[in-house]
Amino acid sequence: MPTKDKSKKQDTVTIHDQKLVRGNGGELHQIADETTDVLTTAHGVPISDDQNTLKSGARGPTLIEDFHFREKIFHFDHERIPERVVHARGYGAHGYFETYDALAKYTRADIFQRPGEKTPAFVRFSTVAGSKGSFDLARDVRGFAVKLYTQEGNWDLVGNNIPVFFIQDAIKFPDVIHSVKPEPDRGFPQAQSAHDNFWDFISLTPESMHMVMWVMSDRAIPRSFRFMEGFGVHTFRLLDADDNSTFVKFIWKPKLGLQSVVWNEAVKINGADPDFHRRDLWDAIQAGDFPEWELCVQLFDQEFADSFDFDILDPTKLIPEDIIEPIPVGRLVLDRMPDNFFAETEQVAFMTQNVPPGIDFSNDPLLQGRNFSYLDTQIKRLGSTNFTHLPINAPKCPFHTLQQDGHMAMRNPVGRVNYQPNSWEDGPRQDPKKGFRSYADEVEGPKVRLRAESFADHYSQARQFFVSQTVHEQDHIARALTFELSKVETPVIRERMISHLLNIDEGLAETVADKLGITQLPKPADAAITPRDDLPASDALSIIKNGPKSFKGRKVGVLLSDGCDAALVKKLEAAIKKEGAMMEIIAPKIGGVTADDGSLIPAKQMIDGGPSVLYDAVAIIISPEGAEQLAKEATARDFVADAFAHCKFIGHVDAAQPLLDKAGIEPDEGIMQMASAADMTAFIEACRDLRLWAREPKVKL
Ligand code: HDD
Repeated sequence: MPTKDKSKKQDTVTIHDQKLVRGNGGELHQIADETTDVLTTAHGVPISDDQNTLKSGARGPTLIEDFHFREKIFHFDHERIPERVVHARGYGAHGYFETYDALAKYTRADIFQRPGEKTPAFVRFSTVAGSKGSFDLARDVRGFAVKLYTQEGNWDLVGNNIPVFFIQDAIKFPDVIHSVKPEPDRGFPQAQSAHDNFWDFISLTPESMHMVMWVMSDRAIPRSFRFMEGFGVHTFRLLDADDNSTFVKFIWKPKLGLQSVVWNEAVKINGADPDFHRRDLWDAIQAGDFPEWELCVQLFDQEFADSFDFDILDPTKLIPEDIIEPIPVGRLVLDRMPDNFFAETEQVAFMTQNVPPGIDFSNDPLLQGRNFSYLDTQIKRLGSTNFTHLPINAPKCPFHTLQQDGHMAMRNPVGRVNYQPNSWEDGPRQDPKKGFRSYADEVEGPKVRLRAESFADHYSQARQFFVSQTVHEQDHIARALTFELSKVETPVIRERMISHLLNIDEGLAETVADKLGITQLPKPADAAITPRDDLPASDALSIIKNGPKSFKGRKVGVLLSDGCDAALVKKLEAAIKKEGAMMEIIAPKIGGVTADDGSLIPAKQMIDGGPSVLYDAVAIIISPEGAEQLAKEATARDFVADAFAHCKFIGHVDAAQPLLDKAGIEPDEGIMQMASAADMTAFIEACRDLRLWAREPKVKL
């Protein structure tokens, strides 16, 4: 007999005769009146039977008169809204932004005025190409959209986990997106760029080369949303109280450091747990392990802009952190999951044009186009100009518009005043001092459709990115390009890509060509500007060089069997906990195992459901009998073999050796003995490196 969850007592208020419930974060949601235990229709009529339609006789036809059935099915039939045309698959969380020092010298933006002040935030992470139900670990850009509910209006910083973009002008957006989405005649492949249309477009679009290097790197297969950076991409402006402008680029830096998976792991994770990223965020927040990012700004003036090697309006270029150091100005903490996925994560509407006073746009042609596009898409998706009435989109500061009516208007004005100017004393007034002002940029020039010549160098920063990577990361880029182009069926497209790679790095072009069986190298692609090879390597561009300093927030998969050493399991648990990491137990049966001291240790996963790709490191604490049994099982052998192939640290008891042997493990310093508490500490300390990259040449990832 189900019991009522008394802990979930709802805090309700009544506004305009409407009952609203307060969510965990204080925001108000509409609800049915839950004071009644009786199931009702949407119009409040109590229902006597929700199991059977109204029929003429028990075996007779259903009667059209059954209004309850009609309403129920009608509503169900309309449950879906259009998914986002891009970034359809996403996952959101609430939190807050905490300002460090006042930035009044640069901006009048209210959010940056008072040190220590907290501003509510909602963040939605996403993949770009796949549909809403696609898998999490596609090779793809990740969206990193942040809505900051400031006291002077919502500020949406709608960024990605990559600091540059495929195209320089927004007019090309439908083309790049069409090319990566499933091909229109066949309707596949889903959530993948490894197909002819994408590489055809890319190989005909040299401006995309820098972005392509990022997308072929491990940045496009992050281990977790929690371990990736976010970038506002474009150059924006900060305006002080006198409207003086400073250019700015925004960067989110994860406190837990950067981490990605490897491609072979990604492919397997997608099968084992297609929700890997959303589950990771959910688990971390539910466990109270709140992820944090620092918001950093790169500030510069017109003089720097004029002297920089590239155009600061070109969204295919970044400003290396060695040239302008990012300054931390606050932190973002995600500490609460939405009460309802649809109401919040699905209905949240981000728009680049949502900026508060003190923040302004630059003339980046991609940003200008985005400012035009995002409003349209909200109307299409949410169906009404009143999408700002939804609690997730409404400002949390005082606001007062003279807009009225429209579909589903929920916030209806009271009183007589709905126009401006007016003679009545009530009603809002414009305020030149407090209100949003644009930077008074001098604009002139003929009306033309032209790409600025200062946007013409498409290869130099692509090369800089490549040479900034460790050898392991360079190898992954070569392998990713090979994999993607191996799925392209038209030889000329592959060759065209090699001709671009020759302008980026000859060695890379030769490796990929060789793996694709292209014996005769094509000529390098024509370049409007000779690619530079003098841009220095920048450590900030590598993931491995920016990994964590601890194993905090990571997860160890611990394989146990009956008869395992209970004391050792406890010691491992203590070492993991001390590091701030998580542990998940995997066993031959979901019921768990009976340890050597007779205690029952429950398991979270059965070996078939908990492959090692789901963990950052693995430990094997099994008995000799357990080892003998598990060595016969393919899933257990894969558990170990995959952890080895993915360069993970493996801690094990002596008794596990038969399983390790059967899995083909060759000893190295990442395969660690576990016999004492000191061994456990040594194991967890080794895990801080996340992977034993020195093993990679042996396993050939
Ligand atoms: Fe966009 C969604 C990020 C270029 C048009 N975009 C969308 C989202 C993110 C980005 C994170 C998902 C927001 C959410 O979670 O709801 N988009 C970017 C970045 C870009 C970019 C970082 C380049 C620097 N986008 C871009 C261009 C256009 C669009 C050039 C059109 C001219 N983007 C859209 C859109 C979407 C969108 C069609 C789909 C759903 C939505 O807006 O709300 O309007």
